[in-house]
Amino acid sequence: MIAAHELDLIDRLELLRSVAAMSAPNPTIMAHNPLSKIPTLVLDDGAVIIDSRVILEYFDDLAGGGRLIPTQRPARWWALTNAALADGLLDLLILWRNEREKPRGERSLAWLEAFAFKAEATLDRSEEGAPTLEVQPFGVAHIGLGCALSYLDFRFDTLDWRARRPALAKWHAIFAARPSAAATKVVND
Ligand SMILES: N[C@@H](CCC(=O)N[C@@H](CS)C(=O)NCC(=O)O)C(=O)O
Repeated sequence: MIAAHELDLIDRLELLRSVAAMSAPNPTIMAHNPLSKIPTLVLDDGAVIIDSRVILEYFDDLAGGGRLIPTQRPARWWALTNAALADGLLDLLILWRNEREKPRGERSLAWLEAFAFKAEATLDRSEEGAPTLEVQPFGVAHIGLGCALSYLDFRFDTLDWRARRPALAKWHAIFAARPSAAATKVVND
């Protein structure tokens, strides 16, 4: 959604409110994406594009290419690797939340500890990389990281990820103020 705003494609999208939960496959989503995951993009001709990063690449292509995913090395590989790191963090946070929501006896303490350990390490790495974020042109890596940090605020507000990470906190405030991020901010339902 942030990419669609950044590339001025938002008016071409029709949004369908869909509930996606790992333990409750949604037949409406599954008609298009058997993994029952959002986001799922259905084109006018019925073709389906899945996964945030693939959808972002499709939008980037529609908008002429090279707008959110650099075409030249080394910027391209910096962007794709950092996008993968950010998406990995978000995937981990979703798994962590699913584990945390299980009844007490079913939760794996080892998994919960590993999720926390890896999330903290990824955030520390992102703090170290914050100066680079500011010099690289805004794109797929920034969107991924911004979304992962905003998700932390949404679902892990007690984690206090900003403590000890002033550069990342400052960068996220700038990200959150972008019109594309402000227009798509998730709010508690
Ligand atoms: N890497 C995927 C992750 C998508 C994803 O895990 N979406 C969650 C959002 S809550 C979902 O649909 N989960 C439902 C499920 O796994 O059944 C992407 O970025 O599109």
